[in-house]
Amino acid sequence: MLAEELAPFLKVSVIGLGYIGLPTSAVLASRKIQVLGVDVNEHVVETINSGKIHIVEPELDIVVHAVVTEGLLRATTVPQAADAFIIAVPTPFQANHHADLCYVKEACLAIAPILKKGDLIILESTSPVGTTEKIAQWLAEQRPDLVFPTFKENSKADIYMAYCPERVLPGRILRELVSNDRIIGGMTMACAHRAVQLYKTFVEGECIITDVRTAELCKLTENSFRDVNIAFANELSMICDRLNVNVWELLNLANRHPRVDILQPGPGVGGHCIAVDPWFIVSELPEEARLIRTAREVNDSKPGWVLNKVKEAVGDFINENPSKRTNEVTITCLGLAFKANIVDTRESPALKIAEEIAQIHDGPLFIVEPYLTELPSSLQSKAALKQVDEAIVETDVLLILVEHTLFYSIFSNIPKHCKVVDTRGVLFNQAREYA
Ligand code: SAJ
Repeated sequence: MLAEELAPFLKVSVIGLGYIGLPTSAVLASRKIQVLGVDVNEHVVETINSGKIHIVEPELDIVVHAVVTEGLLRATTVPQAADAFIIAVPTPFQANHHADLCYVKEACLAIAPILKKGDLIILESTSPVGTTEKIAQWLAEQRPDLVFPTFKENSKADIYMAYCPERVLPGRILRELVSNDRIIGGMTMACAHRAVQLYKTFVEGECIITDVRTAELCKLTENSFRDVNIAFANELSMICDRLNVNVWELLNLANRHPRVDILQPGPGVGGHCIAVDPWFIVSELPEEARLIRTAREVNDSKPGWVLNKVKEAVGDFINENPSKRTNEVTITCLGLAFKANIVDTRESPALKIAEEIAQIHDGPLFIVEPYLTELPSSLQSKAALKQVDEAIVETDVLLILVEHTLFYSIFSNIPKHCKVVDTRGVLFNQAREYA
């Protein structure tokens, strides 16, 4: 092994201080490594330098405050020289579902002038297969004086490059950053070993070496697997509805089989990963990725199906209460977050459904979201944010969109006249628990 491969990392720069970049910076800094966080957003930089955070993630505020106070983490808008650069910028998709790599390219162009022999560059952003190789090309064009590694050619390069996907679950990021196994996709073996050295400073899970393309596809595979499994559950929920079978009971029974493990249906798939990443396979290989595409379509169709169930529930309520008109029917949506027990509403099917109801329903609309103190602007003039106890006694149609633990205690108070659309099986699971 070469001398620089053993050299300790004295200074690491993390480009992109979002949901992955900031926790990674904080954890690295907590291991007494000097970390320079880089973000194009000045507000983000100022917030972090004042020891605060701009995202919601349990315990992150405490760690960031500690490492900023100790002088181990500093944020800036302008990259500076470092021993390693971790790129953790967003990779959204475009209208045609192809990945938009503009932020990755911007990050590369920003660090290109300050790279020096022996530096390590790691891409963590979820990306289509071949992206790390693209980065090597972009950088080689900017820095003809340096030799960049080439996929699987183990010839000596000046810069080490690897793809190391993040796999942490929002709400448990700090814990999972340390405890999860880490896939280390090296452009070459030397690159992989150098990247392992960096992750070993804070990862307690195993660091498993592979090549760069396998690592890129591994990340997409993990999230596509989950998407396909949820699509299967969502499709079953629609089949069961037609057959008058309780899907939650069905899944409980099917999952008793030792080799069956079906995920849970819901109002659709939200968040910024599972609903996005499978497209990075589909858009590149549309002929081969037929199952992955169909899963995406099934999950994307679920909010529309739920909306129809709400319309049916309003119709049923009017049939049973003929003196009422639709503008006298109160609908309550329980939850806006993209999943249980978090504040995050990004790409949330619950929010999307609530917005659609607000567009088409001319009666009162209540929203219960204990993690919010005010409604998103799209709902502000059209709905009222309520406490759960208050909403539940006044509502005619109750739509359960998120299974926040806080909701579980209230279901025995649902009035008899109320029509319930339960997209998460909360009532079934609660009944089982207390049976
Ligand atoms: N969902 C269901 N039914 C289920 C499980 C989830 O409808 O049985 C829905 C959720 O309600 C939510 C969506 O799927 O709307 C996504 O939630 P999630 O918990 O499945 O995943 P994320 O997006 O919070 O995090 C995923 C994780 N990936 C995997 O578990 C394979 C995480 O480990 C990744 O790091 C993250 O994506 C990412 O950043 O890619």
